[in-house]
Amino acid sequence: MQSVLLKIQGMHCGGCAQSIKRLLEREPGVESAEVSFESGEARVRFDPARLGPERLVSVLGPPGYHAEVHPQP
Ligand SMILES: [Cu+2]
Repeated sequence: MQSVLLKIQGMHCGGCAQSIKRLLEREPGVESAEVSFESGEARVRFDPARLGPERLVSVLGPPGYHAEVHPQP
């Protein structure tokens, strides 16, 4: 399992964070997604054999969110 931090633009309320969580967690290979409206970030745990961070970013595009992978130290 691998973990990635996404910076997300376009959230307007806690409901947006909830729907982003649902969108991410229904992707096969995503174990969990914790999304914070306050910080504009999502922490996603996923199986790198099944999908990559770029897939997570593209899932959020059509509903109107702009996500970027935050470089990990
Ligand atoms: Cu909202």
